[in-house]
Amino acid sequence: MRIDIIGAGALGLLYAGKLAAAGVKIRLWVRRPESADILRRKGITVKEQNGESLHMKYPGFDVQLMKNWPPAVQTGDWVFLMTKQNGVREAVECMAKGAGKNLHIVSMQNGIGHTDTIAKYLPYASIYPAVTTEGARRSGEVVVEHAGKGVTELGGALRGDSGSVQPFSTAGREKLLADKLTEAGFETRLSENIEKSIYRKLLFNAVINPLTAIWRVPNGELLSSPERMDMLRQLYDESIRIFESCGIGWQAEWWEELLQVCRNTAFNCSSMLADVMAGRRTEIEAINGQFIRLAREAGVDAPLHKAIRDIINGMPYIQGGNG
Ligand code: KPL
Repeated sequence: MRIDIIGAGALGLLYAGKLAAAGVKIRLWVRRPESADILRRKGITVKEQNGESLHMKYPGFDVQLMKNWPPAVQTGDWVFLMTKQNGVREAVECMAKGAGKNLHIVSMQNGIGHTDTIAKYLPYASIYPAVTTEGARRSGEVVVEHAGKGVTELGGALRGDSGSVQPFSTAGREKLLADKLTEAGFETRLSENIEKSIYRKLLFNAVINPLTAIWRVPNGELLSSPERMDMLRQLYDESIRIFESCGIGWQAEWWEELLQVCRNTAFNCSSMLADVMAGRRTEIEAINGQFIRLAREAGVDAPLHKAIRDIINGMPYIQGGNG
């Protein structure tokens, strides 16, 4: 199996390193020549929680610059789009320059809105929304810590060639991918209801990420005082009211599950806190910004999401930074 992975952030490196070690032909696509250089010189190191580590040397995997898309040799059986939300448009604009017809794109972004962007630029590609709870943290340019084993859910294919994003049949090729991912150490399930998982993750990200970024605390600290818990709950309740106004299904267990995510990842920095600390643009628009959009469409208010979005957007970031 050949997989093109776009984006060498924490998740991109984790998947590239472990899949290459499992014998998958990996081609990693990056934006910056310096990133390509260092990956060729140093390879990828994945550190597991049990102290084991894996080192994948170049050319055990290939590295290419995104501006050189499409690949000279055939495109992979799969394309994993692993950029942050903010990098999706640039990546798909680049991909739209090459033939987009036979692309099978797995997209793993936080938040919502990216499948519409992909479909807009690549209407004939098959898009597989995926949700992962794998924890990954970069501790060096090419070193990634597998900070928590999770589960990846892979949805059925969508296509945008009918004018809106619609389900599309791809004759079961997803099963082969799920098996390969599981073999490489990523427990993967095919999901009949990926939308629900996407909204659940959107909710968790909308509550946990901005609050950790504002208070500059790891996830577990959100549970450390009644005042913080109260804020968490208010933001959660506002989000649920918005889901209800839009007819988006939710489950009563989600509150307990959200608290459990904070406990399971107690010592981790959320991705938004990591972005703020590194001066990168955050994913606030794709997360809390989407709640504000949903609320507007349903004719209800979203005062907490709005206040939180304004605070995060007021934090300085480096224009054109590495994200
Ligand atoms: O997905 C996350 C992130 O940091 O982006 C979790 C771990 C759920 C925290 O919101």
